[in-house]
Amino acid sequence: KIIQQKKSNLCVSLDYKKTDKILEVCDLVKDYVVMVKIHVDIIEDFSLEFAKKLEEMCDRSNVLILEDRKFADIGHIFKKQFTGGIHRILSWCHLITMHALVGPGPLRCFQECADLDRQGVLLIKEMSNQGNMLDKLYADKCVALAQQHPEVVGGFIGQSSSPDTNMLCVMPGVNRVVKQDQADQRYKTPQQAVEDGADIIIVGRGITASHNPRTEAEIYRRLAWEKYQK
Ligand code: S5P
Repeated sequence: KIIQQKKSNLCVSLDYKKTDKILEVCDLVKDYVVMVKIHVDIIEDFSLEFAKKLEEMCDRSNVLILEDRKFADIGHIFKKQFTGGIHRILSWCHLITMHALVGPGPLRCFQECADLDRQGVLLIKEMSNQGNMLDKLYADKCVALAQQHPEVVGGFIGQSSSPDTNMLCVMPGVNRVVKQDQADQRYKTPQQAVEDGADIIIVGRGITASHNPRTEAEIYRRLAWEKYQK
């Protein structure tokens, strides 16, 4: 619904260390995105007041918040990581990422404690970085797991189209200029990502490291949206 309303299938990854910067850039890009993604565990000055401000800004602009924690532990610990600690992710996120390798346990725990009318999980089906171990067999098992939990799983983090049309393919590793970073990241262009099956593209440094994140977000939005329309 939000994709259609905003004519956007862009998610910006706000991988900053400081909360002020996250709020500042979120404010700049909010009209062009359907979702912002954060890594709460890289933030140095996290507070629940920050989470509240982010939530309010996103609510006003119809933007979902994805916490990219990539949970991968037993259900008992997942529940503590998701609901507790200093971050209390449950209290402010719309979506979280989770590795499929742990099986159904954490998904059941999510179902017990989350508000399923507004919160869900993206399972990590494939990864963008070089040398990762998520092969075709793993991806197939991930899809099967998702299909057993449709009330919780809204889609995948992946590099290829979702085999299930009820599930979104959310694709990171997108940059319109470079093909890789200094470490193991691999990029495709926004157009290629949509061609490969992305319903939503995730762009981090392509936008956050640019001189003008607002202008850059609008460019990524247009490139991905035009291709998605086709
Ligand atoms: O396979 C993946 C999965 C994810 S969620 N590859 C990724 O790069 N990501 C995340 O997307 C990663 O954690 C980072 O936050 C973002 C990519 O950032 P960029 O600056 O390389 O665009």
